[in-house]
Amino acid sequence: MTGPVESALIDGIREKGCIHLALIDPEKFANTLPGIVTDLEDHGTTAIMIGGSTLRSSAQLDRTVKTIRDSCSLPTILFPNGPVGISRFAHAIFFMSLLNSSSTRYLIESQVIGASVVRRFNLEPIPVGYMVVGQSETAVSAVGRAKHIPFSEVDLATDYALAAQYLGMRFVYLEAGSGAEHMVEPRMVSRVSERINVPLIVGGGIRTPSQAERLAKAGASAIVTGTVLEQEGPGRVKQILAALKRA
Ligand code: 1GP
Repeated sequence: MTGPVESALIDGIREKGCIHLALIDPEKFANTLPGIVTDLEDHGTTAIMIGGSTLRSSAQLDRTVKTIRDSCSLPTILFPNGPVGISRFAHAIFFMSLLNSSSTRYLIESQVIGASVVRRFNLEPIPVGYMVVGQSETAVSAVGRAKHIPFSEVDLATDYALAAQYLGMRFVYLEAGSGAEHMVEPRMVSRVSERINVPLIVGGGIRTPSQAERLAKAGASAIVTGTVLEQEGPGRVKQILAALKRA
């Protein structure tokens, strides 16, 4: 069943073509957070994702989610690295399986541990097939023990994405890794988005408006930026949002 946050994402994609999701890593943002999320809302970001591959403190996560909710009215979506990434204060959670992980922990075990917590906290689960692509080693590929899918392996990525859709996952997420040197190649985005009927989220290494525009034109339904927000602030995201509008 589609919940209100998922509906807001789908409506946003229908209306705008490609939406922007801002990723806040609780370990990297501190006192500037209220101003940042207020600006993001003004600029037209659709939702805030909260999480990070190395998150260890659920108390820190709770504080971050509460601060975001006190400062803006955007939907908050958890982007968990495991059961520690679940907070009762968020609206929803990307309930993901890291499809190309070689570890059953990231494929299903963490989800089994987290499922009853999601239910108890009354979080809206949004099923996502998550895959890490690209050549470079990043925190997520190392932590998640991802099997290599180079950007040249477009057919392999497409097969994973189709499998995710056929398993009932309602979004596919192509991840190059936070801070990646190279974002997902538009060629891969274009082929995958052509073949699947569910929205395609793309993230990792997106820093400039022109990169965002190329991904949107290639068929991304949502782009995620985290590092650029940390390093350059919401002003840069405003430019990225303008580029998405152009695309
Ligand atoms: C990481 O896709 C996100 O999970 C965002 O990546 O930090 O490189 O923007 P960046």
